[in-house]
Order: sequence, then C-alpha cells, then structure tokens
Amino acid sequence: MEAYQIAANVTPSARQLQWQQLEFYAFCHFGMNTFTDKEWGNGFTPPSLFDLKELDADQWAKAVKAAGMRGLILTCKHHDGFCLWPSAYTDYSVKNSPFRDGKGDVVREVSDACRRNGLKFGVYLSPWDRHEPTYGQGEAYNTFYKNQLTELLTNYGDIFAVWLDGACGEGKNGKVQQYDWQGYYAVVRKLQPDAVIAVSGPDVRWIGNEAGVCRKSEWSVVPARLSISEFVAAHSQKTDDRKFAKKKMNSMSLDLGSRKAIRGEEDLIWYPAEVDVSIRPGWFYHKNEDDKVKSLKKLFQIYLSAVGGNAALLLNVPPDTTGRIAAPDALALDALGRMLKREFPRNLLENAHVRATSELDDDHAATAALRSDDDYWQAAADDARPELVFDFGEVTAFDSLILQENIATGQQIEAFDVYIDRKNRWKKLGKYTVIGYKRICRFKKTWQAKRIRIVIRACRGKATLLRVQAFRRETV
Ligand code: FUL
Repeated sequence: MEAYQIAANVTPSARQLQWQQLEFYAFCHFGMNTFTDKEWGNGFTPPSLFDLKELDADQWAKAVKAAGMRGLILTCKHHDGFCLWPSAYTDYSVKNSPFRDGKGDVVREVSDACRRNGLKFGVYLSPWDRHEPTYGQGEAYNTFYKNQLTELLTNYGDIFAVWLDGACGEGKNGKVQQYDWQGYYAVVRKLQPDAVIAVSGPDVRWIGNEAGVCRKSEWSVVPARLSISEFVAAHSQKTDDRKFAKKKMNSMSLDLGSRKAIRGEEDLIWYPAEVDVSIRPGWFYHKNEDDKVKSLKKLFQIYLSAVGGNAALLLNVPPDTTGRIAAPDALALDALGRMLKREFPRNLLENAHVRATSELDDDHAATAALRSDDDYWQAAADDARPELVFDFGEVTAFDSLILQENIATGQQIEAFDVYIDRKNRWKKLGKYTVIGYKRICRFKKTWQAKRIRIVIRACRGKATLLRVQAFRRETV
C-alpha cells in the first residue's frame, strides 16, 4: 500500500475533533515578565515585584470573545517559574506577592471569567523552569512538574488544552533536565481526558514559526516523528532572541503531508496544525509596543490563512500591568470580530440546489453539504473525478466560499477547482489544494453567477464534503 493510501485511513481522536471546531482562541502571556518588562525572566526576580493591584479577568474574556475567539490559554507558569496560582510545591508564586495580599489566584479568576463568558480555558505550564532548584535533577523535577500539572488540572474545572512549550535555553553550562514527557501526558490523560496536549505533545502540531505563517497546503496527517518532543524542541527557541518571532519558516519542512512528502512513510498520525502568533512583537506586554499592535488587515490575513487553511489560530493578547487588556489590543480584537461578521454574514447556499457526479448512498447525498448538521456528502468509490454543481436558483453575487471536509473520516482532498457558469461555459475562479477541516476561498472580486461548480481533481480515499457555504461581504 502506498503511504497516501495509509494516510487516507488516519482519522482524528474525539478530543482532536472537538478542539478543531474551536478554530480561533486566545493566548494570554501574563506573569512576572509583565512587571519587569521582559520576554524571558531569569527566575530570580522577587515575588514582591508582581505588583498586580487590580485584575479584571472579565474584561479579558469579553475582549477575546469580541474577536470571535472561543477559548483562552493562560501562561500559568512561564520559563521564570513564577506561578500565577498559589502552588503548594513552591514559594515562587502569587502567594508571596502583594496581589490581593498574597491571597490572590490569577488562574482561578481567569478560568472563572472564561466560564462566565462561555470561553473554554486552557493552561500553559512551561516545562523549562529557571527558578525551581530541582530543575536538572531528573526525577525530582519531573515529580514537581507533575504535581503542578495535577494542581492545574484538578482545581480549575474543564481544561481544553495543555500547551507544552518546546523552548529551553539551558545548554552546555546550564542545567539540563530530562523531561518525563510520557509521565506528563499520562497525568493529562488521567485528569482531563478531553484536553488536547499541544506542541510538545501528541495532539496538536506547532506550525513551526511564530510569525503567523502557515503552509499553502496544510495536511493534518503527517509522519509520526514530527510529534516527538525532542524534534519539536530542536526547532524551538533556544535563546532570548527577539528576532525569533519574525522567522517565517524554520527548518521544519514546507511540505509535511503531500503524497510526495510522505512517500515511503509507514507511521502516519493525525496531527493537525496550530498557528501561534502574538498581536504585538512580544509575547508579554511592553508599553513601548502599544503602537505596534498588528493592523486589522494583517490580523484578518493571518486568520484567513490559518483558519481558512486547515489550521487553528492561537492569537496571543498580553494583558498589561493594570490587569487588563490594553486599549490598542482590545480595539483591534473588536475590529477583527466585526470584520469577520461582515465578511461572512449569511450563507447564500442555504437554500440552493446541488447535484454531484456521484453519491455513495442516500445517507451521503450531495444535499448534506448544504446543511450545518453532521451529515456529509461522500462520492462513490469509483468516481475518480467527483464534481458538484450548486445552483442558487437565481444569479447571486458572492465573494467567498467556505468548504469543509468531513474530517471525522479523514482528510482526502488534494486538489480542487472552483468554476462559475458564464454564458453556457464554465469560468474557472481558482485552483486550490487541500481542504481538511476548513478552506476559505476569498475572491478579490465579487462574482455574479447562478451556479458554482466544484471539481475535485485529486483525492486520496473517497471524497467528502461536510459543508459548502458562500458569502458576500457587507460593505461599511
Ligand atoms: C516560546 C517561548 O519561549 C515564548 O516566550 C512564548 O511563550 C512562546 C509561545 O513560546 O517558545
């Protein structure tokens, strides 16, 4: 069997499927670095400097929601080791800071606010810890880390993601810790079986850069070796180099999942991509970056390429020293949310007619692709070049299409073309590669047509479409 045929049969786990549907969620880098104006702390800054006078976690949640995001991941402990919750295993935490007279718990307040506002909550717990004395001592640190994970995964309700960073600056003269990755994963699986383990973990793949750039063809089925933590670490940040965030693609390949890329591979896994990028140059808040918040145009372009290119988008929005998301960031999030609503207002294909060159059976009819439920269209096994023609019923103006495969049965489509009808002939609007969970085709121009034709030119197993939608953006 060829590798692409093996790939056609690889499917996501229930937790991966659930996670993928979130599409867009926030990262909040907040901690000691917020107060020391740093990106990487050394672990020796006294807790007294975490002088958080107020915390308005509801404002975070509301700002994040306004952008259309569905979850939030908090840096509960960054590389400096300072804990935003009163961990029983270290003194280096909020409990020895002035925040709420040492009785505060940022993780509690943020996770509660997320729940109140209908957002999922996730945790970032840096494996690299520059403060903890046992770091570098093998088992002692691994036990410490697992204890901290246990606290976070037991006391703060449902967790949708555990984000394990690959970054580590210790090297030749510093301490080296052999991480017990399998032991960490076992804690997550036991305590939060629905949570995905991201980046240095088996469920969600780091896109390979921090610049918001994804591949033209993002495959969710890739060689298993890409999920090995040591591989991720080798490509992650190793020094406090501010330029790292600007690197577009590192040495992780530009093509991870095409037929050519996986030829000869036998061990393939479902390992979908996540784009992590900050709304500002840094991950933490710095006042002197207040005028460097990414433009609406840039944010929308990142959204289109990530969410519209079969990847999830993890957008970092760092709260400031007043315990709020600063005005420039909150404004940008609000503008993005409004733009997304204008771009994709009402699905114009809702009442359309559709015909396909083949249908596997009555339960997989082409009409399933018009509906928002779990039903999907599937081509017959012998249909080598499936096509669908959508008929609006009358000439209709549209400027974007959103296509989704039924990824529960795998990722199959390798190439497709989009046409519209023009005076008895078909006019090609574009050529595309993968679809996966979601592909957004956004046209520069508004097209007028009665019919849209989708030709699936290359496919691994049987083609499926969960949903096809068309939109016309509203002008302001
Ligand atoms: C990197 C870290 O070194 C950065 O500080 C940040 O947390 C980013 C998300 O991951 O590897």
